[in-house]
Amino acid sequence: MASTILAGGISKAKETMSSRHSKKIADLASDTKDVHDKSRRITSDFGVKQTNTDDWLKVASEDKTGPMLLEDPFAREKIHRFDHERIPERVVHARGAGAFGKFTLFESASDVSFAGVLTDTSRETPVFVRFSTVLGSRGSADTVRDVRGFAIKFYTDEGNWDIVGNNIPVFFIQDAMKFPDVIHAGKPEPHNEVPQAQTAHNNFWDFQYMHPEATHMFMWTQSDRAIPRSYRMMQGFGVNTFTLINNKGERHFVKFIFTPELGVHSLVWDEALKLAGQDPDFHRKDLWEAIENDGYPKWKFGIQVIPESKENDFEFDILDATKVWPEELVPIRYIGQLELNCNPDEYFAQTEQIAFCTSHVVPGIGFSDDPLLQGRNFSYFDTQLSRLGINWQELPINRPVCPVLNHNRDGAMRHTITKGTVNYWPNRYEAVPPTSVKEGGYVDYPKKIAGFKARMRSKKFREHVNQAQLFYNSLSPPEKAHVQAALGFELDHCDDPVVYKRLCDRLTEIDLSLAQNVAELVGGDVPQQAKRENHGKRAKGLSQMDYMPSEPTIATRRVAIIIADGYDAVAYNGIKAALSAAGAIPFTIGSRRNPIFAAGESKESDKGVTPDHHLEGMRSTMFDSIFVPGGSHVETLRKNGRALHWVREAFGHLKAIGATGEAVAFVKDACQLPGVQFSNSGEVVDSYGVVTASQVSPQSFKEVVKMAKGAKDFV
Ligand code: HDD
Repeated sequence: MASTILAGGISKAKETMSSRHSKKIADLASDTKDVHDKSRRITSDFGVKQTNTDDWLKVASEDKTGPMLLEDPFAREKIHRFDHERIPERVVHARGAGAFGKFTLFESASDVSFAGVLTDTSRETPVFVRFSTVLGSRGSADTVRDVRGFAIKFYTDEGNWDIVGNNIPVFFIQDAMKFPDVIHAGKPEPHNEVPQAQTAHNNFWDFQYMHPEATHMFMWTQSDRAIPRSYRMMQGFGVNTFTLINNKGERHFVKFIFTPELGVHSLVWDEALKLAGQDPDFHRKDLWEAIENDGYPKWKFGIQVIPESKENDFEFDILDATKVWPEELVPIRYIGQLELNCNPDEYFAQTEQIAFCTSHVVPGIGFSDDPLLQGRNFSYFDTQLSRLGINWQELPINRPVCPVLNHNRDGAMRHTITKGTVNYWPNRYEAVPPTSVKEGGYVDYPKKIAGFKARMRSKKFREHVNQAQLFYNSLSPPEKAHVQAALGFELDHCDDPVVYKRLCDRLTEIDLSLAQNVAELVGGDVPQQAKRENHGKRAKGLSQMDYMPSEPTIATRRVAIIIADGYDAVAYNGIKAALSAAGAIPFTIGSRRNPIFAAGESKESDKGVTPDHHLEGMRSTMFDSIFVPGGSHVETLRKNGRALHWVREAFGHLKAIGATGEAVAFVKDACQLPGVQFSNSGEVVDSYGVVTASQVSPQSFKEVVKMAKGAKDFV
């Protein structure tokens, strides 16, 4: 039986957590209590063992239930605690999921930085990574069209380092002062709090038009990047420009990039829409399940580096977060690996209470004058104050694994007890002095600055279209078609003509045919002339197709095998074994969840196969691929509308489908494939991602697996 998120998730997670070595996990042990420890008994928060937590103390007898007594400290404590369980959700990125893991280096970056985490190839730095959507509330769906957060806390030997990034390398705005505007415009509209977790509304697109600097970013959000198949299959970008300082005191500008080992993959929009209702936790469960099944997600870690002397050598400003550094100009140097290998023990204490700050950097890493980053450095600390209170850095998930001691004191919920008679520096005892640079103290790079105070941005910050064109030009034809369809969907949800007409007009600055097609679709004025010629340039690394794994893989993909009574056991067992051998996760989907019997088996004498799920309990959207073995069960499936819908919908979502024997005709009929030739002579045929074999053979299983590896959904 396939290992599912529901089967034994809790116990396996516990075992994983304690058995895997990590400095951070060891650090958390003293704060971790285990409800499955049979020796434990329920107590009040003040430690008194309780005999009853179900009945409020009252004046009562066998005959009569009288009034409740306010005296009961246990009942009051339970209700008080419940009343105050919620904390404010994150003002953005409220919906998320996270995991523990490790960061390792295979090449030292000592030529550009002296940071231990970037130079010591023998280190394993513990990390916690939190993925998120941006606009939705904590209870919103995972698969909405949105940017995904990709925030990493590195618990380094020199203190915590946070990269608070996204899965898209650029941002909507250049100056942090605009952040409340872009978020207000994207979040539900103020008068009726509609729509939830969507950008398909007037205010979002009004903002996009009013801010030409958002043009590049909105093209990314209309691409497949904004509907990832999984958190495990998307890139992560630090977005802002940081700096690195080396032992010689030289400074370089840097961007941080994470590229997934499994490749960059997306859902199709119709799937994403359906999943939002059918399985709102799709990404959260996917991450959990992959880790539980030991399919640890991994990313290559790369840096793009520009020496300080070359800061002004580019046509764009390298401190402008609405621009990428094209790889042709600044190659990515991959030097490390990020791996997630351990699910958290408790969502609230860990994933919810983790708090990131872009201002958390370690010696050897610094900031740049990127005006978005500088504002972020203020905002994150500030927001943690309202979410968690002033002592948020003492929470187990947030505290560093290296020593922390200073003269900061007090504040609500202080945990640390600091012994001694002084709490200031300098003091007569020289207690807790600052650290020298030699001892590893943080060095502020001595940069000379001269300028005028002014509320303005420099000239290069005013060009907004070149890279929007570059991005669009670099996409493959299907990706371009998806951008067009996405704009068509989003603008169709805007009912103010000013909004959708103006936006169509803006598109003429990117690509005339895109503008024409979208305008036609959404009711805009179809433009006849481009407002700006498309420069026709392309760059590598912008299309998802550039991130195909060197060997196609089906690893960790969910494959549904559909059966009813009378299925062909040879085909069923054969494909299951072939899929497992290739690292995929096969799920048996039966006409019911009680045992299903193969051809020749009977209820009386055989055990049958107990499916993981039944056809009504799941939907094809929750799987990457489906397979239908032959056998007389096909007659039952033919009469089952849901079974037909499974196959037809999977085909519509361009998924790999396999069938053998009698199921070949069933799949063909279900897909209603015009003009597609299916073989009846035993050989394997692949058409439109459908592989069928009229007879079962080892070759047919191999072909199904091969086809699934190469199918659209896997590219
Ligand atoms: Fe932000 C959260 C990413 C610009 C203010 N942001 C937050 C998270 C991510 C990002 C991934 C969730 C972290 C978590 O999982 O807890 N934000 C970005 C990126 C940006 C960006 C990649 C552009 C480069 N953000 C940005 C600006 C501001 C903020 C310009 C404010 C001036 N962001 C916040 C915040 C949040 C936040 C309000 C909400 C919750 C939190 O910080 O901890 O402070």
